[in-house]
Amino acid sequence: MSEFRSGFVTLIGKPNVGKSTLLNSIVGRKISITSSKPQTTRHRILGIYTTEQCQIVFVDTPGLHRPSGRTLNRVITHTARTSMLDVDVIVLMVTYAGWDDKDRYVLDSVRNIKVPVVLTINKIDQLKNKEKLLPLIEESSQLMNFAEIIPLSAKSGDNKTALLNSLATLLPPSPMCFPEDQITDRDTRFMLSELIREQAFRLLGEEIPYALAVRIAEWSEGNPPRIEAHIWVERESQKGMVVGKDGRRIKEIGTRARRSIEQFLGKQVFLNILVKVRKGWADNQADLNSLGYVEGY
Ligand SMILES: Nc1nc2c(ncn2[C@@H]2O[C@H](COP(=O)(O)OP(=O)(O)OP(=O)(O)O)[C@@H](O)[C@H]2O)c(=O)[nH]1
Ligand SMILES: [Mg+2]
Repeated sequence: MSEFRSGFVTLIGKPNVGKSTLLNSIVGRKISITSSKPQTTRHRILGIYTTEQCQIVFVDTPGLHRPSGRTLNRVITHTARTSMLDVDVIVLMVTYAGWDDKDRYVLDSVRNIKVPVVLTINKIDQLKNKEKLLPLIEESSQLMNFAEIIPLSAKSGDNKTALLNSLATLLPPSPMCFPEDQITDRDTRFMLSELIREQAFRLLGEEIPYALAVRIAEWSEGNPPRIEAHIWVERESQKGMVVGKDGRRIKEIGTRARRSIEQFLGKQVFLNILVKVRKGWADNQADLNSLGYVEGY
């Protein structure tokens, strides 16, 4: 048998292309939340895929985009950028819709990095005529010397194996970095807050998610475990929108988040969510630290 290979692979791309969906599909479990809103991922999250022949440690990153003035935004962008350092391979993701300015911005940020870059063209399940990919592949190959160009569907899993095989050959011979049964570096408390944020992102309109964070205030191991979570927003008006008419929206967020947490933990839980106005949290370093937004991590 050939030598065992292992290493780190960073997933990058503009917001909303499907990076986290691919990560979850590869490790076979939801470890990184997804939604149709851009900038769903805010942290660097590891997803570890281990077989008899290789261990690929995927680094999911926040969608890379031009930073705006807010501290949260700066921290998130910094996290995405530093996640490209010290890795063995970069997987750059675009969609079948082709290269726009945002994709090109991401491309420019990997140009001077001296590791192989694999291009994935995602969401091909939405493309009826697959021949339309040929001109895009041709155009892409002119933009940069990619190690490989792989059209795939993170959602259906179509061609995922081609990506995994290609990555395995690009990694150096090396022993495992993580135990073979470990799939992420994140702990349960982090996952609980993310699963709540996921439902809030999914159920709220476009404007609120960026002003919203989730903090687990209490988590006691009983039967069932009791979880008290706080959703932070920046203004009273936003609180109103999260709570909804007669509290209907927060109830729906709570019900869906509870189900998703129960699926994750494999047991029933009691979940209580309170919505709190915390002015300026996204610009306050101490608040950001308490939420786990640490630069580069
Ligand atoms: N049809 C289709 N939809 C997909 C596919 N991959 C992802 N999506 C959808 O695209 C949206 C964004 O997916 P995410 O995985 O959250 O995207 P992301 O790149 O991680 O986004 P950020 O974390 O915001 O940077 C979600 O609604 C996914 O369900 C795919 O292969 N096919
Ligand atoms: Mg993501």
